[in-house]
Amino acid sequence: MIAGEQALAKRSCMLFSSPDDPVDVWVPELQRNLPEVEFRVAPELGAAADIDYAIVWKPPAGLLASLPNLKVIFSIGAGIDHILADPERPKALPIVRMVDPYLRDMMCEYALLGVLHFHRFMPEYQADQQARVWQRRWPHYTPEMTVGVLGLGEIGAKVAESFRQLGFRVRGWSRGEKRLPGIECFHGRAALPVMLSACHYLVCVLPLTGETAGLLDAAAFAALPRGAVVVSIGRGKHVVEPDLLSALESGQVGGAFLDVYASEPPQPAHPFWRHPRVIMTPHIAGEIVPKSSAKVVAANVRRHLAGEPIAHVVDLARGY
Ligand code: NDP
Ligand code: OXD
Repeated sequence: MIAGEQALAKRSCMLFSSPDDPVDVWVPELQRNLPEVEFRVAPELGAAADIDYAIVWKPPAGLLASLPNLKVIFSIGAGIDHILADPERPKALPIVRMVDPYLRDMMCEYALLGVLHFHRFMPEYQADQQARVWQRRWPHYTPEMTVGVLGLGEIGAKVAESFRQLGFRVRGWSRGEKRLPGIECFHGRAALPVMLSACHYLVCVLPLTGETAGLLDAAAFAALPRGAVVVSIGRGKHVVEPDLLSALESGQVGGAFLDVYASEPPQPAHPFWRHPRVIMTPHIAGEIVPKSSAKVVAANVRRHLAGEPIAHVVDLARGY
């Protein structure tokens, strides 16, 4: 029986599981885009053998392994580290990461917000406002300021281009060699210190892998020009947080705009909460909005039902 005939024989079934995403928004949106598919919401699995697809964020350990006929795992996230964290995950199944133009655009907005906050002296002007001080600061000259973007994938390439369009000099860094118009591209670990050496602003939009964990450590901060600003929107574990704090204390790093943390939420005693040069947000740089993302998932499910290759399957050997 070919895949299309199979779909006619049995109504396909998708399981939704997320502790953080609104099921009352997600499931109706998925249903609207995939009326031919039945939806279930964990932990109410019904007959587990019915379930063909799972769409998940931080699935509980063992959930995916309990679905004997699962065919594809969809991530409610561009990153898939939240799925790999489950040691019982069925290792042979394809994992599809979220590649969504709306998510990408939100990430660009956030990266611009983070850099511009410091570029336009907002911390200083906020302090002045508190002190009722009227004081102009001489502006940075944007064409002489360099933004570095770590990760030049679906999101990073667009982030880099957004800064280029604003008139910044832009450097980018990726694993393999890349050519992007108007962006000075670097690749590979050996090139990282050279790349960092000119970056007044550094935006990290890498996936979390064995190679990228802990990448932003004391050595990386030391390689930046003094007073550089760090915008961290990939994953918290890219940053060695005690090293960032030391670099902020010494002034080597002039400010940090952070969306992701080694542990989320950070402990109440974490020094980031009260640091005057740190802006924190709760992992919201790019949201997965069902109005847009359900369409992306639906297109991929239809490809699978038609026996066509699904898009954005993670290369598990590479880790992203
Ligand atoms: P992609 O897989 O499209 O791109 C990843 C990029 O990182 C590629 O350019 C890749 O290089 C590069 N890269 C991977 N490993 C290395 C390495 N060892 N050295 C140098 N470069 C490396 O991912 P996306 O752009 O879609 O997403 C990136 C990440 O952003 C996600 O994994 C997620 O963690 C995070 N994210 C965070 C959100 C938030 O709200 N804070 C929201 C959305 C995403 P190459 O091009 O050579 O393959
Ligand atoms: C993602 C995220 O990976 O939300 O998309 O962090």
